[in-house]
Amino acid sequence: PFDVVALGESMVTFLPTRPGRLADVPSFDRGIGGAESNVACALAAAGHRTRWVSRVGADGFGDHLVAAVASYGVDVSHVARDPGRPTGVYFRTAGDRATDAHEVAYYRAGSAASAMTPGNVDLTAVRQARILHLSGITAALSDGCLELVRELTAPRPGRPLVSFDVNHRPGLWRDADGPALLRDLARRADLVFVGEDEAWGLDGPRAVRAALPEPEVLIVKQGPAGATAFHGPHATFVPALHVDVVAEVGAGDAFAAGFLSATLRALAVRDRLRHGHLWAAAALTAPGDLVAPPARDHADRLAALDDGTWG
Ligand code: KDG
Repeated sequence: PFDVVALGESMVTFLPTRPGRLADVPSFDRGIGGAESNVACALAAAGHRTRWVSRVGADGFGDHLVAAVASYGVDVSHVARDPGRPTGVYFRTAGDRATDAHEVAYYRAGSAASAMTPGNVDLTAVRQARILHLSGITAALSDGCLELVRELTAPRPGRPLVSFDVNHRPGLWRDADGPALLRDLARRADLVFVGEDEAWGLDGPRAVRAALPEPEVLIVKQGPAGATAFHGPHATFVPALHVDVVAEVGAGDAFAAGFLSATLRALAVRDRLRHGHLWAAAALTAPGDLVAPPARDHADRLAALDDGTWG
C-alpha cells in the first residue's frame, strides 16, 4: 500500500504578480492548490509513497494539475478526467499585512471534482493506504462529495488510519449546517487537525478535546501560539516558530504533512508537532499554496534543538 492516499479537489491557482485588490491587479502567476494534493505533494517530496485521487476536467488546466502533482512524485493513476465538466480554478491575494484580509475568488462550482461520488471514484484505490487523508473541503463541494467522505470515514474492517483536516471554508458551504457536519465527520476519524478559529466557537484546546473525544489523536492548532496534540490521556503543547509571514495559505496543509511524515516515521508526539511547525514555517514564508518541505536531516536537526527554540 501507499504510505498516504489523499483525496480531494485541486485547482489551478492565480496569484497577483504585485500587491493589491483583485479589482486592480492586472496579471497573475499560475500555481496549483488544493488542500489534500498539497499534503500529498509535500509528503512525496519528503520521500513518502503517496497517491492523490480526484477528478479533473479534460482540459488544459486538468493537464497542468495532473502533471504538476505528478512532478512531486505523487501517483496520479486514479485521477479521472471528466469531459463534461471543467477543472476548478481560483484567484486570491496574498493578504494585507496590517489587516490580514485577503480575497479569494473560487471558480469551482460544477467542477469535475465536485461531481465525485462513491459511485465514480475507485474506493479500493483510495483505501490502499496506511493513512487516508481527507478534509472538510470535500464535504462542502456537493451532496455526492459529502456522501463520499461519509463512505470513506465509515467504520469498516481493515480501514486505513483516517486523517481529517477540518478545513472549514465558510465561502463553500451553501447552508448553515457546515460546522455540525464537519464535527460529525471529525468524530469518525482517527487523527484530526482543527484550527482554534474553526473549532465550533469552543474556548481553548481542552474544550475542543471534550467535544471531540473519539479521535485517537486530535491536534488543535492555535495560530502563531503553537499547537496541542491530545493523544489518549495525554496533551502535548509545542509552541510555533516565529517567522515573517508572507502568506498563510497552505500552512495548515504543510503542518498536517509534517505531522503525518513524523507519524509515519514513528517519532514521538512532541517531534511530530515540531515537524508540523517546521514544515508550516516553510509554507508561511513563501507566497504559493504549495511549498516543498525542509530537507529531512535539516528538519531533524532543527527539531532536536534544545536551545530555547521550542520554548
Ligand atoms: O489549504 C490551502 C487551500 O485552501 C488551497 O490550496 C485551496 O483547497 C483549497 C481550497 O479549497 O480552499
